Amino acid sequence: MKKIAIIFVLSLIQIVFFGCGEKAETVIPTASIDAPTSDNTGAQSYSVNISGYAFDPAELTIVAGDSVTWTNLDSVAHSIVADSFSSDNFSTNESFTYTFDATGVYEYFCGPHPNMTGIITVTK
Ligand SMILES: [Cu+2]
Repeated sequence: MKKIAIIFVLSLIQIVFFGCGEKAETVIPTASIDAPTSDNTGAQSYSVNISGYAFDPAELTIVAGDSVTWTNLDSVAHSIVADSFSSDNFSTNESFTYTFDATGVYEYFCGPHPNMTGIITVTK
């Protein structure tokens, strides 16, 4: 008799906690996260303004294959000088574009004003 009572109580607990056979809805995620690709077919173009003897933004993180265009909004000429590439001096409203094909951290400065510095970080 005691055993039956225990089974009854356990069944009652099961009904209270798990319901009467009500099925829990199974949610199957359909969205998938795009795996990063090295060929980066959706290459992006980024802009860096040169204004008040400063790069804006001074630090930028992009993906390999993306390009960056620096536009000079100052009244004096500036340039972009990095270890692996550099521009000529370019004047007001002129710009320089470079496409970053390789990953890495590219520190650069302005030729005429070496205290003007910036960093482009290129990820996969
Ligand atoms: Cu400069």
